Amino acid sequence: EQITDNLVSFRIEQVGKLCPYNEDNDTEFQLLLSNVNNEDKVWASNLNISEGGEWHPFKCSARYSVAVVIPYRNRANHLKIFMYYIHHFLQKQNIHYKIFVIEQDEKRDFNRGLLFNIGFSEVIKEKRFPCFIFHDVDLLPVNLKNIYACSKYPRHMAVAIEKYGYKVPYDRYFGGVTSILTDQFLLVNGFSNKFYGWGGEDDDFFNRIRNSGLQVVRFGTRISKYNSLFHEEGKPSPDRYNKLYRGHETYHIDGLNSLEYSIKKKINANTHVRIVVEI
Ligand code: BGN
Repeated sequence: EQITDNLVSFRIEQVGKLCPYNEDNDTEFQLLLSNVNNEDKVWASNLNISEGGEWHPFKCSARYSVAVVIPYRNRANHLKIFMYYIHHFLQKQNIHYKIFVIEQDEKRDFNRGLLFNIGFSEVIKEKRFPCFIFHDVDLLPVNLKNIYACSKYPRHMAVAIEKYGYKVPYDRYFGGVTSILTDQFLLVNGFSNKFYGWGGEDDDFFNRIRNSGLQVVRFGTRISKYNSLFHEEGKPSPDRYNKLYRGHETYHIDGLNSLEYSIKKKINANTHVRIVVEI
């Protein structure tokens, strides 16, 4: 696989030498998690992360710039492990990145797609990132060659997940972690806002991408490998089938252009921006 051919690079302002491609870095990333409970203020400042969870390489100019958006509720321990792990991982890739955690209040069932839409809208208000990665908090990338950047087409990144036996659960699976260019996300009108509870929103996202005339791509399973943090699965939502089947009729009017939410808090934490929303 010649991965770099397919990636879209974004040099915003180039100062000095471009960072090298990590083509030879086809290794399983090893990180001791013994320091995960240290104060994040301390390890984040050792890693030179700016307030709000942003970082760029200092010795070279990043080829890629990406916003990572994480939907979240009530998983403090996972979030702690994820942050510690992902900052170390991404810095090895020499990319420019910033991490946004979108936290849903307790009123309704969890709505992963809606939280991604909110994250996207809040991020582009702040800065026009060219590329987005939509990321579950319980997934840890294993291979450094799994570059956190956008391909020409939306990419399904979490292909081989530990909890599914490191195999893709079904061919059209598009869950876990995906990357997409900002303009493509606008084109497909984001995710559906209607999938409350577990299941279907990722399949609907796949459908809107295909219905908009875009391909989806994957890297191989060895590269697209993820370990997973354990939790009980959510209760599948009974009306997810109906919503999924109607998706092709409604995706133009259900998504980024029909978003409704209010922000309760927006905090620059040491390792990410934390946005608490009411929906
Ligand atoms: C599928 C779910 C996905 C989920 C995967 C993997 C649905 C829609 C009805 C067919 N899809 O079955 O949302 O990511 O399992 O667990 O439930």
